[in-house]
Amino acid sequence: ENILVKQKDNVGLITFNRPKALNALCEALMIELTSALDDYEANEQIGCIVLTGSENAFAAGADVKEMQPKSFMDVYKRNFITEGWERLVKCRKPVIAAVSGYALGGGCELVEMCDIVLAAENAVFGHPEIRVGTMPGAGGTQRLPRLLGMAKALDLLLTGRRMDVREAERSGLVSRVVPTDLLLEEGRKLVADIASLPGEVLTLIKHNARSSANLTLNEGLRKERDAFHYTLSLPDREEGMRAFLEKRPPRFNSLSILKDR
Ligand code: DAK
Repeated sequence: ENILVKQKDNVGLITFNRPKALNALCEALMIELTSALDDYEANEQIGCIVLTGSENAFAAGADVKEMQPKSFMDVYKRNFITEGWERLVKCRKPVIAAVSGYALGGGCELVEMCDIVLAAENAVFGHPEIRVGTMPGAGGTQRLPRLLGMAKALDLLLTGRRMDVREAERSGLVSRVVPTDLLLEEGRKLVADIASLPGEVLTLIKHNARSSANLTLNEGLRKERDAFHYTLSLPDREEGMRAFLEKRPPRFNSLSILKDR
């Protein structure tokens, strides 16, 4: 009811679909998002997942109308809106955010959890929670300083001001900026490319890069080297290198899945 899901070849698309509320992230939407991610993760034909919204809003935050009447005990006893919010960071497949319009509060936190952030020129980011008397609850005070540095993160978190796409790109939140009318087309090209690459290796790269935040350099380097050694046992690695030497495009397993369909 609150999201649209669509599989296109080996890409899983999830579109937030509450246009009248600027895709505010109500509890029902987060439950649907969790189940869509579960399905795409379990689906072996899917190599890459895309999260997007509408042209004027990726998501304007958690649903303030839903939260407003709640008391501390209401949210504490039920662990309100917590479980669904953790699902995205557990994805093993690459998750790409394609952001147009507002990505505020919880919407910005979802962006902070994604692996690549493609943003339209009209995208706007920010953490306005302080302006409705609350604070981030899905990682904004933890991930944003790591992504942007403390100076920029606290500037945003303590003022609730909005940041345009150029500032977001300069600050390290956004990977690439594209013209607003080309967002979906550019997004499609990007994810089709990623989803055609060896899925097991994508997961290894993502996992190694993500775990670097919690490891010392030496621990991380050792883990990376073990993972690299492991790739030499993979048929897709053998095919990739053979294809390079034979001067032809590789035929990875992920592509042969497509061919069989
Ligand atoms: N919640 C509910 N409805 C929202 C909404 C939101 N966050 N944002 C917009 N809407 C609704 C508006 O109420 C309005 O509905 P009607 O009045 O037509 O029924 C409709 O969307 C259009 O909005 P506006 O009329 O305000 O549109 P404008 O273009 O004038 O302004 C805006 C757009 C995005 C600047 C403005 O709507 C705005 O400031 N929205 C609120 C942004 C905000 O404060 N977001 C932070 C919410 S707090 C946690 C996980 C996450 C969180 C917390 C805990 N856990 C895991 C524990 C996150 C918290 C938050 O995000």
